[in-house]
Amino acid sequence: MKTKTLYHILLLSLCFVMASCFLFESKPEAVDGNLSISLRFTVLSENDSTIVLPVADLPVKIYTNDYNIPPMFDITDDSGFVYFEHLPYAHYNVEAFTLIRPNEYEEIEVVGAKSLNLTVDSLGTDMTYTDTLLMKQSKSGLKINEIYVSGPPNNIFYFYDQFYELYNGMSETVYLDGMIVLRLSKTALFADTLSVTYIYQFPGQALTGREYPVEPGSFVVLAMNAFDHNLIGSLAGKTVDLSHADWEFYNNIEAAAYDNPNVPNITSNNGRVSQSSRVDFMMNMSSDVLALCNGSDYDQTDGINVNTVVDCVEYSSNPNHIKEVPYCLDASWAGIGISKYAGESLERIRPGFDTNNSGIDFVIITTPTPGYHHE
Ligand SMILES: [Ca+2]
Ligand SMILES: [Ca+2]
Ligand SMILES: [Ca+2]
Ligand SMILES: [Ca+2]
Repeated sequence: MKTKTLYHILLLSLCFVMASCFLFESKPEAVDGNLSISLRFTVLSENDSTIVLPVADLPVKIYTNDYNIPPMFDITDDSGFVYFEHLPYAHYNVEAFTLIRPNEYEEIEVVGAKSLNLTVDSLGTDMTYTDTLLMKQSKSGLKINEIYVSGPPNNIFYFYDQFYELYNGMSETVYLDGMIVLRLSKTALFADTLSVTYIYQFPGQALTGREYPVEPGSFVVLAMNAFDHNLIGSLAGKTVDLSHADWEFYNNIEAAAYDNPNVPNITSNNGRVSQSSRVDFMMNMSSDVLALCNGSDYDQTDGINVNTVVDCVEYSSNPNHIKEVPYCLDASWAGIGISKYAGESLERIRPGFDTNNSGIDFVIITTPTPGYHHE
């Protein structure tokens, strides 16, 4: 039973600050900018979800890739406010994490994160951007942790080095037996079944099988093709070595499909799941939807039951994208601004961190990280 007490913000955040001191930079006075950002961080009270409480002593990081300025850090005051000034207009990411202790037995990790596109057009003559961020709790489980689909730097239109990474954020082992991996097509936003473009399945018996364990805190790499893509002449040093991937997608009716004998296959047209296309598990480079389902429904002819979804991530480089899958699976989408053929990847801000809102949960990283998490 939970003790009903008010939230106490862990002083652990202070330890985090001290541990991170070497990262701290003073605010860039020399940058030619007159933009200010004023943010307030809050959480919902555990006892009464109509009550919003400020989060004090919270380390907050903001950074931009538009200018060559280091990340900036500050700590919220007693009212949850933090203030950055002398900034240029730019696209900024805001990230803040802490542990909250609702009682002496529990610790909850919460995040407040947001992507801010602060242009003269969006702000007008108002030089201060003001916002309140409600920090959210992560839902633990087996997660789609990284999606690398946008291609390495190259001018031969190469994007066959795609991979997806799973992460087990549970404190117990989970099993991949019989799970299915889907590339989804546009589905009604309140539908209870999902439309499928591709369907691939792990071996083993869904729900009850125990042959393919994933230990707590471990990553699983699912490669489109499990070889070292650096071996392709002009790509040397620009792409990923997937020869040691944990799994590889293989369509039994794809002509001359690559098959690394040392890497087990996630298969399509295997006598259990079937799709008409004779192609590999390729996702669109800039906009698509990836889903991992428990495999209890694998007949895609009438759609896949939305209740069997373990995790689902929608992504699009376009800020004006029209959503493709139900809000209950993903409230927004990841990847706004991701470039093709630049070696960029999409990864959760923390391993397995998931609020079912990919616009918050994911960041664009400059180099893919198969089997590990970005710094
Ligand atoms: Ca393949
Ligand atoms: Ca294989
Ligand atoms: Ca999710
Ligand atoms: Ca990774």
